[in-house]
Amino acid sequence: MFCYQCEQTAKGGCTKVGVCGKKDTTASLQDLLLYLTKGLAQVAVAARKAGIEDAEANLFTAKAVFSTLTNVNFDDTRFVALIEECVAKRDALKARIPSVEFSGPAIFIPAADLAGLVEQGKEFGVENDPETNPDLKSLKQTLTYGLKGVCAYADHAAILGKEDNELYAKIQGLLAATLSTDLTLEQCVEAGLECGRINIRAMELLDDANTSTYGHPEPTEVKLGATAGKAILVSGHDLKDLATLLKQTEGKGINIYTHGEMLPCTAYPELKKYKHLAGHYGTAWQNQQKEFAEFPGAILMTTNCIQKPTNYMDSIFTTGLVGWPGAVHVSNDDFTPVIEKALAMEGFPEDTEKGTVMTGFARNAVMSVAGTVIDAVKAGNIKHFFLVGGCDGAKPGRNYYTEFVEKTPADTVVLTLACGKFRFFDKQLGDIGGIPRLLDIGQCNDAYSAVQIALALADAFDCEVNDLPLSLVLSWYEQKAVAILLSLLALGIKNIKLGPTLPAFITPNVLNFLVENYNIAPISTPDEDLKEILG
Ligand code: FSO
Ligand code: SF4
Repeated sequence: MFCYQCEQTAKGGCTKVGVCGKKDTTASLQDLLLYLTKGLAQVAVAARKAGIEDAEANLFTAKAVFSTLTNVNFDDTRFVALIEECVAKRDALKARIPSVEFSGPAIFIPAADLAGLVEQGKEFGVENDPETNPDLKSLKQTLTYGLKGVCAYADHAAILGKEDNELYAKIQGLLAATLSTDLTLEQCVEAGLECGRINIRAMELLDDANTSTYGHPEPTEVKLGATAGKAILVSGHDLKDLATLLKQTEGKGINIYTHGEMLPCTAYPELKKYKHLAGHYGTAWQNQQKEFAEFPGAILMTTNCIQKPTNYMDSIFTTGLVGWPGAVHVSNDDFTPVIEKALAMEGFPEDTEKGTVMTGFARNAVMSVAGTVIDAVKAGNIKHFFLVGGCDGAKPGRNYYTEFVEKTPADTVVLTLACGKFRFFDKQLGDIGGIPRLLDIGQCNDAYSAVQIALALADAFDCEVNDLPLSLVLSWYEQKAVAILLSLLALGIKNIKLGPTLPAFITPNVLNFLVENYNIAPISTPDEDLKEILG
């Protein structure tokens, strides 16, 4: 195996087993599924030209690609089923355009059993990429990883009934483009920016899906301790799973807690209305093995980022695209096994006090106080905004973000989103004239909200986003972050600081291009970076 798609990768790439726990067989099956999905994309592109739009193939494309994102699915048998479904969908669609001739993954015949598929998959890993130019390979991998992020957002939106055929067309067009062996560097760069642009559309769709279903997030105080009683912990990113579980547990005497990226869900009116949504437990994904092991109830993992379950294998459940061999998978929105498990478990023996945090400062909430914020900037009470956001992770060097936020001057505001916030989410930074200095916009899935806030500020001050007193200090871990970074570049946003380390799939030449055109810089130390930013 060879995989270097996430920040956690072993030096240069994971080769024997993933640092994330991915086995070589799983890596191979993922590579094969991705290859075949690119074949399905080729067929979908050709079918579209013939006036055929295949809704099932579209949605499947998003699901299949999302399932190869870091920490989503580690279960080989599920990948075998996805490969079979991919080929069935591809061939059914091909049959509708019999005059079109295909090659490569559009005609590839997968082996009949798991061992054969694993063997075949080895051919399609990054290590066997037919692209010989390292910079082209780097850009194509960046594009592929960006598309994984776009597909994640598209799938989340589709779960709530929001789909866009034009978005699917662009996703499939770009997936097919990654197979091309005659793209120039300029074309690859443009494809990456196009990926960033369509990601904005995917995030907009998801924002619409979330807010039209559950209302606009409102500033909400969330309890961090525990309430005595039976408990279920929900992690991942999926709002509908949480909503369904809340409904199915109503009146059953079970308290529901959010974990990791589910924290901002507590701010949606249609979710916070449930009295048994008791609060938030734990921190970011990479601490789950310790935090889940101590949780006295059932655990539901709704999307990425799952890690190998330890002594809680019999109390963790996966749903949707997530999978871990040995963990019970629940489907069809029926969480009965999770509920039964929670009722059979001890639960929290007593209430514990751990204070509270605020969340829910998504675009609607922030824009409703835009006048106050703009006045505070004009009066010189707010001198600078920082967007300190992105993924958290296990590698050392991430305490940079804690220290950075702690050291931001008292006349500055910190906007944050995604799981990187758990490095500082409970810091008491105070307020500026009633505006909290630490504003949690939401999940990584809410990056659209952050972009809208930045654009609204630029509009209010009649300037470009790059001319605002706003600095982006980002942390990345997996491929949704790659998609968001491409979106920021597509918007022309410059001077981003990125850490804790730069992607292994970026070559020195590609990095130079980013530095020259966007002035991207790796993080250094909080003191140095603050000094440079605040000049
Ligand atoms: Fe974090 Fe994981 Fe949300 Fe990422 S939970 S690391 S960008 O998947 O998804 O922020
Ligand atoms: Fe390694 Fe990350 Fe790939 Fe897992 S997803 S195998 S940790 S590079």
